[in-house]
Amino acid sequence: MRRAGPEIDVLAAALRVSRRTVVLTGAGVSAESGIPTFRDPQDGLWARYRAEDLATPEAFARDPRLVWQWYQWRREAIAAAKPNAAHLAIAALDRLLPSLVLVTQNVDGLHQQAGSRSVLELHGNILRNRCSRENRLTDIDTRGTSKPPRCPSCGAYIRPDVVWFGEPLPPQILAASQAAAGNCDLLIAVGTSSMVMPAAGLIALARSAGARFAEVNPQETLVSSQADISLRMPAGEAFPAVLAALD
Ligand code: BV8
Repeated sequence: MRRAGPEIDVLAAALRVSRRTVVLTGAGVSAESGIPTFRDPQDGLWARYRAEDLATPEAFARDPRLVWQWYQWRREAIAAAKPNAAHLAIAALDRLLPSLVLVTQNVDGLHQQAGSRSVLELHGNILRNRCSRENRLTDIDTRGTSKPPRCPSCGAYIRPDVVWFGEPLPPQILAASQAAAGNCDLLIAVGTSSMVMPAAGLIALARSAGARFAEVNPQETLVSSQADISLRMPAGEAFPAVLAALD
């Protein structure tokens, strides 16, 4: 495990005094579980596509088979993935800090697998499916399908229960996330390039409410200059070290 450095101790000290903490995670927190981030170039068959171009209602309408196969490919990767040290440490923090609110942009369900009890999934969950017309969740077995099944009641295509670009986020989850961010005293952004809205807007909301802003990311991002605390390292190293410093 990484030796605690000053920035680790600073974040641990901020967590010690925080009464209302929000953790906002993005694809980077699942990178050490082997799941490519959204901005990573895709590999193999999908190398020639950009995730943003496939994760849209237009792409699904134009070529439902292609978009469905992309999701099936991602589901296989996620099924083989395990929560990593960052997911596990964030779940442990969740138990230490009862007021902690975990908001994720990820759709892989790894926070829940790691033991986080309440996860606000801003962009849905790739392991769930819904009717593309009625929007009702369905537990229809989609394993091994290479094109989207049809809804048994209305015949429309079944689609992954995720939020595509150009689609609104689930209103109650967005409102709960915005309320938590607007009322917190510390927001920690982990593994996100902070490009996608309205998720990334939670950071400005927290800062405008006077919260301290910490960022955990091995790379600089659009919001790094606004961070009060910056851990320029992978989440799988940072969070276990912060947890150890808290003990
Ligand atoms: C909406 C689910 C309105 C699907 C996702 C211009 C044109 C068109 C649209 C827009 C526009 N400007 C703004 C918009 C809106 C658009 C948007 O923000 N576009 C961006 C690209 C500019 N937003 C929307 O469309 C949203 N909806 O606005 O609706 C509306 C309102 C009412 C009525 C109708 C419409 C919907 C956005 C949701 C899209 N769906 N996912 C799926 O997964 O298939 S978003 C997708 O991006 C993922 O969820 C991902 O999590 C998310 C954000 O990306 P990041 O998580 O930040 O991941 P990224 O790869 O970018 O970065 C990873 C980071 O991790 C990097 O910084 C890297 O350094 C770091 N990292 C790497 N390794 C590690 C690490 N960090 C820590 N540890 C490591 N080991």
